[in-house]
Amino acid sequence: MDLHRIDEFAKEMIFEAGKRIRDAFSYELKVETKSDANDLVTNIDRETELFFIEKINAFAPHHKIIGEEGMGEKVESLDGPVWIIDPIDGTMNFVKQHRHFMITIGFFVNGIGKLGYIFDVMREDLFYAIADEGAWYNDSPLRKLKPIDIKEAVIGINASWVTPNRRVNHEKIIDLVKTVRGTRSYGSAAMEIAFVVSGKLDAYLSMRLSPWDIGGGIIIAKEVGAVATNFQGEKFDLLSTDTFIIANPSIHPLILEQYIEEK
Ligand code: 2AM
Ligand code: CA
Ligand code: CA
Ligand code: CA
Repeated sequence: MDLHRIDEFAKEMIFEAGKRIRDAFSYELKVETKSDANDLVTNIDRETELFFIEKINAFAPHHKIIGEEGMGEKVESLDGPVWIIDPIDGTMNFVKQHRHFMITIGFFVNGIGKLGYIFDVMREDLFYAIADEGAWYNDSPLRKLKPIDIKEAVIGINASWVTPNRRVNHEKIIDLVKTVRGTRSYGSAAMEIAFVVSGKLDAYLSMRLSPWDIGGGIIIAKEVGAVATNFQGEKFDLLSTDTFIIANPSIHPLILEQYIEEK
C-alpha cells in the first residue's frame, strides 16, 4: 500500500471540502438537532460527508468508511482499510461563530492508524501525520512533546467537569483546575487534540466521544508522543463511544490517577 499516494489524495480531498464549506456561508444553513437540543447537525455536515464518501469510493472502492452522519454503509469491524471521518467537528462553532471547526479524518488498516488529519477550515491550517514518519503543522514538522510540570499545564476541559455530573467526581476536577496554570474550552474535540499534539495545550479531557472525533487525532498523537487513552488508561474503542484523555506523557498518568474518579 502506497501511503504517500493516499496521503496526497486525502489532502487534496480535504482542501477541496474546506473550500466548499467556506463557500457555503453565502447561502443558508439548515440546522437540526440530534440526540439533544445542543447536539446540532446541518445540511453542510451531511453534504460534506457525502462528498468524502464519493471521493473515496472513486479512489478506492474497497475502502470502508465510518462517518459521523452515517451517510455511508454500516461498518462493523476495522478489518482492512477504513476511513473514519468527521466532516465538521465543532458544529455549534460552525453554526454560531463561523469559525473554530475542523474537518478530521483518520485512515486505518486493520485497526492500525496510518494517516491522520485535522484541518481548521477557516484558518486553512492542517495538522497531519504519516505513521512512523512524523507529524506536521502545515509545512513545519511537529516536535516530540517535552516533559512539563502539572503546575505549568494548560488543559482543555469544559464547564460540565466542574459541576455535579453523572460521570466523574467533580470535586477532584476542581482540585485539578486549581493545580494547573490554566484551562481552555474550544468546543471542538479535534481542535483541542490538535492543540495538544502541537504543545499549545498539555491535556484535553472528554467524558464521551465517538471514533470520528478522535480518529485522526490519535494518529498524530502517536507521532509526537502524546498519550491518548480512555479513563481506564486503555486504547479508545474505535467502534463505540468512550471516555477520552489525551495529554503530554509527563502528566497523563498523574491526571488519571489523582484527578479522574469515575462514578
Ligand atoms: P461535533 O461538533 O462533531 O458534534 C464539543 O461539543 C465537542 O464534542 C465537539 O467536538 C463535538 O463534535 C463533540 N461531541 C461529541 N458528541 C456530542 C454530542 N452528543 N453533542 C454535542 N457535541 C458532541
Ligand atoms: Ca455532531
Ligand atoms: Ca465531532
Ligand atoms: Ca461532526
